[in-house]
Amino acid sequence: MELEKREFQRSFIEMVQALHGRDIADTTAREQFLALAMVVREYTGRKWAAAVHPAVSQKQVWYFSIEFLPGRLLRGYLFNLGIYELCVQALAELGIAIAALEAEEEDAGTGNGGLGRLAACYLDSMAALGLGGHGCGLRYRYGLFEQRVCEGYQQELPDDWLKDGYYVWETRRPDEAVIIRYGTDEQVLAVPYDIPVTGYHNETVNTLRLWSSEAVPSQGCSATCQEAIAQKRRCQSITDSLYPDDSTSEGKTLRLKQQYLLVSAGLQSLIKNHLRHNCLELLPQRVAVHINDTHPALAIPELMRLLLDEYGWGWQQAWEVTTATISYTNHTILPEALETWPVDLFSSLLPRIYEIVHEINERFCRLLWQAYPGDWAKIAQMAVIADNQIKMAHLAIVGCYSINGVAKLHTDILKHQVMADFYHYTPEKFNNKTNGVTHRRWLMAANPGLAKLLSETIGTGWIERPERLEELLQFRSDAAFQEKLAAVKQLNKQRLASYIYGKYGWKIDEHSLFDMQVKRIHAYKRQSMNALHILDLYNRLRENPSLDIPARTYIFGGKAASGYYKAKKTIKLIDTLAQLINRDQTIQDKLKVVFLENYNVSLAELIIPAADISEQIPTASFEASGTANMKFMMNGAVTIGTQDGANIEIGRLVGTDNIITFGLSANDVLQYYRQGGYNPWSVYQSDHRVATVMEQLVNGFLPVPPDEFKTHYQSFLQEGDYYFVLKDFAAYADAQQQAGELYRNRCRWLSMSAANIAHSGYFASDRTFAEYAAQIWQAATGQNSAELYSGKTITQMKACSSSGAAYL
Ligand code: 26V
Repeated sequence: MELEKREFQRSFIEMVQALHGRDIADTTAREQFLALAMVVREYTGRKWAAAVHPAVSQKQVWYFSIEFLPGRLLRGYLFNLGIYELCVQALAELGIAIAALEAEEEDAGTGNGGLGRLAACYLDSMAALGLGGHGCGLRYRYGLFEQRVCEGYQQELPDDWLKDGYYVWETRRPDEAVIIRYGTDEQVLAVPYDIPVTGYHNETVNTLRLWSSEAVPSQGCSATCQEAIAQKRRCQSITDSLYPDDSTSEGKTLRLKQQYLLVSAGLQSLIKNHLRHNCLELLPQRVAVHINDTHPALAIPELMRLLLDEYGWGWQQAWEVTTATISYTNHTILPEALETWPVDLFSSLLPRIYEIVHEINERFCRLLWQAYPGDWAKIAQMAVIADNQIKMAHLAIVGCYSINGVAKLHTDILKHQVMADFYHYTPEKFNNKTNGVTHRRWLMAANPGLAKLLSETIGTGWIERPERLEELLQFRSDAAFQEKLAAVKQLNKQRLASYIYGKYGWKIDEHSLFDMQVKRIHAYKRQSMNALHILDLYNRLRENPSLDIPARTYIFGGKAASGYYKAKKTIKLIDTLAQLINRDQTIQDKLKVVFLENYNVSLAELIIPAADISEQIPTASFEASGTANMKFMMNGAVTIGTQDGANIEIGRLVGTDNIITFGLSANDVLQYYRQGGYNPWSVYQSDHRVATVMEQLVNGFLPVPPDEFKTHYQSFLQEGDYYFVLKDFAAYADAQQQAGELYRNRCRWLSMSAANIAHSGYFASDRTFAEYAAQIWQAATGQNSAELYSGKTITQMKACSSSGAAYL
């Protein structure tokens, strides 16, 4: 962008005055941030207006997701406009540190974890590749709770991210509001708030459209004022809060209301837009609707309803268009996470939608009867409605033309285990799209030191084509390069250490090995196995204080769902270990444990670039893909991981020398389940280290009442250790030992680190998204998508799609 520093400064100063009626010297950092954001909005706004992405030239993708987890956006906007450096200097001359303004931005926490963050990464890639791809989500009044940890116990505070009444990047569009109907006579207004999504160094500006619920204005008239206010509040409350993914009981109706509002509003608005330039029959040629997990699966019956009731189509034609428009990604095989809705609740809230789902089910079962005559068991198993429950995954599979998993193993498990019946019935629908993360945020913005080193070493080609990071392989053993790589890591470790010191007053050894596990706290992710190993290491150090191991700092972060008792106890366990170990002088500072509160996107950006080791240790088969694993490798961390999700693909790419893999395979785990599990007491009896740490959980050794970790003890020993923590313990301890030894061999370690960076290009979301674009979103056009994508570079893809030809 051709923009002079002076001009930028002038705009900024004028904006400060215009917005706040104050001179710069009298403004707070927040006020300065708001002014800077307004300047950025001016630049992007102009481009947004010019980027007419009306359906004329390109097929438009709408990515429907109940969660988007964008984090802070300022730096990305500046990067994309190509004015970050200019802005840093311009502000510095005015005596302002940009970091101070960046810190003033709210971290939009409108997602739980991987699924929401993935949606945000894809938006970034779609804009970067110049394709018309937009997000459709909800504008939650409160994001995921803010976490504090008091004496080891998680406390949850509301994330009041809209306390100023508005979000700095959004534009409210009341003229595009639509009506949503529930039950027989309930109506609310869905109002869209649009956020521009800019592409990196290009002219594309897409839209993230978040819907907020309000009262329909005319409805207030019939009630008394008091009643009208109460009614208004009830309407607004629909989009009040984001559900923590594993909340089970309360608020089921509200959650269903949210899901329906999202899809009904999204579809109504995209159809309206489509009809400005096209006839409805062309919908699948012009628009792809992608549903991120089953939360937006009501898009299927809702699109049917719109076509049948609003546009008067017949069933057959409506079904053909619907099933050629919508595609679906599955993100988990955890049975407790597969959504179902009780028929009673569903049919009273959404009677017409229920009728349509019922009809979909009837017709589907008839087809099944033709395919499997007499096989009642199979038909009952595959039905969309069974046992008075609506199975959302089944609805999604029946109503979508494409179903994908998020890593190869996960897709295989879907095809051959969890959804095997569906795979045999319609194998052509199933495919894999291994996840990716945007290297612009997770490498360029979060780790500018590394980005600079990479560009100095291999040129800047990797920025547009991340797969070119492979060119780094030739430097991996180069001593000069290795020293620079080590220096970058050291600075990032110092940056994190000073954050920790500033926030908690804890001094951590910047020269120790930083071993990180940051992610949602869940039994299957096995933070507890990491904790038990730390306890074991501590035991060994106490026995032999001169044990020759590199000093280690174990860093944890992550939120536990509010109703998840055991996950909260795991936080307490980690905190307890920190209390015990960090104070113990006898182990000569060889071991430290830190739990960082309120893990979110901004904190991840600080933590991940500082990691030496990335812990990716779920019970094999449980983690569909994982995406933190990709962010860590991109920043040069070495993975200790199980053979699960995308870890397997990371391992295949970097080779066995550059990853530390351990533990049961998915097949082993599934085999054990088929046999009814395993006996954890046998491990207890044969491995004295396991026996010791198990007893220490409950015998008063830890500085807590002896029953504090009784549930952990019970689940490991008395309840069959469902997640194979004890079974994998010895292999995990070996892997840790091996990691320590490798770390000591500095050249070897740096070469491993470089190899991980070099192979991370495959996990850039540009690659994933290009696969979706070529293989799924235009598959509806009947083109041979495999041919379209195979062997094509992203640039070729881009050329292909910007002409529009590939989509028509
Ligand atoms: C939901 C629930 C709900 C009930 C109780 C337990 C539970 C556990 C997990 C979930 C997550 C559902 C969907 C999800 O977020 N999946 C994540 O998607 C990421 C992006 O594809 C992927 O990297 C993660 O492996 C996957 O867990």
